[in-house]
Amino acid sequence: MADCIFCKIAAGEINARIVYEDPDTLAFLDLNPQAPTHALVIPRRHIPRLTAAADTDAELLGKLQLAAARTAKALKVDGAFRLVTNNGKAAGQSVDHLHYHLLGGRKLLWPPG
Ligand code: DGP
Repeated sequence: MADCIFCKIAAGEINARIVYEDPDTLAFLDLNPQAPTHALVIPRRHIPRLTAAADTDAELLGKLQLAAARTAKALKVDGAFRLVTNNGKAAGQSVDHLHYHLLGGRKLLWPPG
């Protein structure tokens, strides 16, 4: 989608530190890391947020979960990490392209706040 930062990263038009990719998904390091390891896992196709996904996106959402697990492995945090999505502005979503934050490399507190 035009004017979507994450679509531009997926298209290679904006640089990012890519840590995992396959034909349907991509993971790259967050610009503003909240943990020693902080990657964003996205579908290449533009979906604004999880609640905007349709029944026809089920396979892609499954692939996104597997991509997250593979990213955790690639970054050597697969023993302990957190996967979270901010759905909507009040939840902290600032980029309207579905993404999972993958956080690891430190003790993660609960509840997250
Ligand atoms: P959220 O607030 O949940 O929508 O998360 C958006 C994240 O995206 C935030 O942690 C910062 C990150 N981010 C925003 N713009 C860029 C960018 O151009 N490159 C990278 N690598 N990360 C970005």
